[in-house]
Amino acid sequence: MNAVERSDAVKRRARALGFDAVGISSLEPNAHADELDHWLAAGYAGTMAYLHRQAAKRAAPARIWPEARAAVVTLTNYLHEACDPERTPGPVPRVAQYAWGTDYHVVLGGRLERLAAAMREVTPGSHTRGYVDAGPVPERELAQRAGLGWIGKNMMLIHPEIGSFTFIGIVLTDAALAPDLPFEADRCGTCRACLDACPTDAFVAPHLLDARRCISYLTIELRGDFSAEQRTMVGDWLFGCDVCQDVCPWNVKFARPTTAGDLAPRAAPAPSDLHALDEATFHQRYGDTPFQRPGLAGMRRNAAAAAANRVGR
Ligand code: B12
Ligand code: SF4
Ligand code: SF4
Repeated sequence: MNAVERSDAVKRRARALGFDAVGISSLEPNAHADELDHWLAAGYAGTMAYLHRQAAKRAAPARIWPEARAAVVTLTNYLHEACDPERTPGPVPRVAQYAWGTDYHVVLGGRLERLAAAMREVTPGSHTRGYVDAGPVPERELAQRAGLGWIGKNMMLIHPEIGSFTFIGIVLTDAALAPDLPFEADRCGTCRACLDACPTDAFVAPHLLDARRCISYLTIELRGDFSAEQRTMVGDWLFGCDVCQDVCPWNVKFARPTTAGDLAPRAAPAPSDLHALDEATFHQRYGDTPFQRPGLAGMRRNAAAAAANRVGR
């Protein structure tokens, strides 16, 4: 098989494994490395110190694994409830849709391992390394370069037919594969719905997010107590935030709920239960869900903030 035939074979195997879209990217230096440097220097990463440590590898993905020659980039649709900007939001406090099911690191980790095994079958003697979220990989950048969509003003990778409620999963390989053409078009046009809808004005400019103001950062990544301002900022959200995706016309028009059984919704912790739970029980019930990241203390803090915001309204 030549490189083009190998690429086609890998993509067929990826689709058969349930990935909603797949493309192949080369590992040249990141064209937007300067944006990442400025973003870090401005302090927008807040307490996410690991992003500083990973910066050199994100700027030059070939440094992640010097033998790697290509990245197979996958998208997995995780939308559960179709976007309708007119809809009154469901039960409060709210949970971002990516966290409605089992932790995606677990679900996608398994699927990516199966894809990696298929890739090694397609190119006998080759080696692979899989990444989803955790790792020094510029995932959105590689997805855009693999032809899977453009990076919207809200910084999400938007696929023109699936929208942005997708997880990105990547397998690096030392096999030679033919890369896809990058997705060059910017289909945001004059729209700025996401920038205007963000409840905390977290966008300093299009494509520029001050994570310290983002509800997702505050409820998931930040440790310790909220300041009074942070507590007010999280509004009705118990975990994560979907506002800048819910209002995006590409999601409203094209995103459709997933049918993947392994991503099916599970019950989120009820705020009233959080106070009664001990660490062991929390871990037993939610150890394989995204709620494990902030842990019981973080979830209690979030629930208290959301409750205080409802009373204060
Ligand atoms: C740190 C992080 C966060 C932080 C910071 C988010 C941010 N916007 O940077 C916080 C905690 C706030 C966060 C929130 C969310 N996150 Co997050 N996060 C990450 C993580 C680990 C690193 C991102 C990063 O490096 N940020 C720094 C910025 C500067 O880099 P960047 O986002 O890669 O952006 C690059 C491009 O935008 C490019 N660029 C800049 N300008 C321009 C202009 C043009 C025209 C182009 C083409 C490119 C371009 O340059 C940047 C640097 O290379 C990635 C996983 C990964 N390894 O990449 C997931 C990831 C980005 N997150 C993801 C998700 C799902 C979310 C949330 C939706 C979760 C939620 N519902 O609460 C929100 C969305 C918030 C938002 N609007 O971005 C998904 C996004 C999938 C997708 N389809 O885009 C990822 C890829 C995880 C995954 N494997 O699926 N996240
Ligand atoms: S996830 Fe929410 S808080 Fe964060 S940028 Fe988007 S709309 Fe703003
Ligand atoms: S809401 Fe509009 S500006 Fe924002 S990402 Fe979607 S299309 Fe682009």
